[in-house]
Amino acid sequence: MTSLVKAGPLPRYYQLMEIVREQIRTGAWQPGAAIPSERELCEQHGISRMTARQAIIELVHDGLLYREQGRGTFVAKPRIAQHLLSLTGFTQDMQAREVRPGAQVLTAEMWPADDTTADRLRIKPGQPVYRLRRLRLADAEPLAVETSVVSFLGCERLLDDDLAKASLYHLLESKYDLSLGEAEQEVEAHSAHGDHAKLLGLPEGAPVLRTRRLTYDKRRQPIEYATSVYRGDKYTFYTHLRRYGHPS
Ligand code: 16G
Repeated sequence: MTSLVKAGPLPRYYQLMEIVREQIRTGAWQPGAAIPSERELCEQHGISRMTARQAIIELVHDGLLYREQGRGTFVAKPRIAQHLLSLTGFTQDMQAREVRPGAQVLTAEMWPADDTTADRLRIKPGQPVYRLRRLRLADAEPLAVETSVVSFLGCERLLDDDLAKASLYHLLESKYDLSLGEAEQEVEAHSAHGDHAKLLGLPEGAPVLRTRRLTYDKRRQPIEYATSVYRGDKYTFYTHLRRYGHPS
């Protein structure tokens, strides 16, 4: 284990955070395992209780550790990264990470499109579209609240499908013969309130990521407009950037 540099420019709590991150990253400390107590960390690193506590608080805040009243502090499961590189759905993303996907249907109905949704889906306001609200689960833990509005000729047939079990993207492509082509997606920071906080098991005001995704078919016809709220402590959006056409 790396040791603390006493007289470096980095504060000691920060150095301890880096050491803990390293232990987790290398797998020396596994998800669900208890970490040493504050007292043990103080002894191991020759630091004060305050320093150890500050590092732990920050790491809990960052979602790397979690505390259980009276039991101690444990290593959290790694965040789930959504790779913003190709168009994939929730089920596919989870399966790629060997996490069990799940869904609880909150509502599934035909709904008269509001102005924003109609504008995105290029339909008339008030036109009935299929609207699905789901709590998305990863290994049975709530991860996101997703509202998908789907518009295509005959979309009301989706009312007969069980979206607690089936993947929406899979159904659209296999049963309804639509070819998904591309999507535009925005991500914003927000805080959880009311219904969202309750469903996601978060305290009021906890950080969440809100996304809006407009998915098109291969002919660039909009098919789905989805607005989702992801737990800020469980999710990372990852993208790979390449520099093009810059004069050297
Ligand atoms: C993703 C999409 C959502 C889509 C869902 C389909 C974002 C922000 N949203 O969660 O638009 O409805 O996948 O998932 O990524 P499914 O195929 O598992 O039903």
